[in-house]
Amino acid sequence: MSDLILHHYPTSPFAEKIRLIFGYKQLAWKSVFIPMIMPKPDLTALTGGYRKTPVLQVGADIYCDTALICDVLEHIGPKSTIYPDAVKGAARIVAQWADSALFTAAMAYNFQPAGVAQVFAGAPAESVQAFVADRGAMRGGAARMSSADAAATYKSYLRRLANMLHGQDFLFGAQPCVADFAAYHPLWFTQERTPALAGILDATPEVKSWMVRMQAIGHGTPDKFSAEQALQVAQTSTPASLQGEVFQDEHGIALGSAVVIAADHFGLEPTEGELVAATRTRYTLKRSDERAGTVHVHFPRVGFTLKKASA
Ligand SMILES: N[C@@H](CCC(=O)N[C@@H](CS)C(=O)NCC(=O)O)C(=O)O
Repeated sequence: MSDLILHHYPTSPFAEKIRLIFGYKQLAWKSVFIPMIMPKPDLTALTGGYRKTPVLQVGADIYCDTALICDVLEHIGPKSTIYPDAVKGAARIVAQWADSALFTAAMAYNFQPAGVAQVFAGAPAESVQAFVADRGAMRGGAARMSSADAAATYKSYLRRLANMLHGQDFLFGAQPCVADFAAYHPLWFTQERTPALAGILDATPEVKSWMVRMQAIGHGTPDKFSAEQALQVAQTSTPASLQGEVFQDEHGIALGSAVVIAADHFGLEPTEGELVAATRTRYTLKRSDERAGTVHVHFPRVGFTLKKASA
């Protein structure tokens, strides 16, 4: 199998979710750092427009969104499962809640003025303004939750996590599963990036002890890699065969059609290409790029919209 290449940056919470799964599954991977804000020309040469962090590349296959990346890593490293049979429906549902509701409340809390001061300590004012403008545009101009609302919501959510951890080491039992990795990453940001605000965790000691266990999982074996090397890998690889993929049509859009896929909220940058697969769980677009060659870009169905490209 080709190397696992993660396009990410160190302070990205969603990237921390995936880095820890590399650790849990004891995987070796290549680490490509991408910019925190647009433009991201080396990344979008691979994805065709999608700009969120992280993105997983395996040869000429590009996987967008951590929910899909989790599925891909489970397939590659099935031994330490992140979807234990007895709890896999509930674990996925809690993971989705954590990646949306918990993440939104925690990040609104983390980005109150005391947190911003820590995150951007020493950075020039223009970088701060550029970051604020970039994320504001991703939210379509909508305001973040107020820090008071965020604090109240975050505290409630932390208590719910503490309830789940009562009498067990991880959210669904003795081993971590996808829900643990998803719930951990926004809290990790509070603890690591905005320690001035991390006192919010003190009211839930079960959560704090669980965070120590999560952190101990580590990041597997990363190896530095450049964006140029990653583009070269894509250019010289052939996308994995799609033979045997069962087509499930929900949109009246045939395989072979020119389509556009975009996230259904926050960061709507579209990717356009030829629809070459649409399974129960994911879409695959084929596209060609001068620098990346022919690639297959994969998206989960949940959280994304599929439309015919306008002629
Ligand atoms: N649903 C996405 C969310 C990813 C996400 O929102 N990542 C943040 C960083 S942690 C992001 O993309 N921020 C803007 C950016 O990095 O350009 C996933 O699960 O991968």
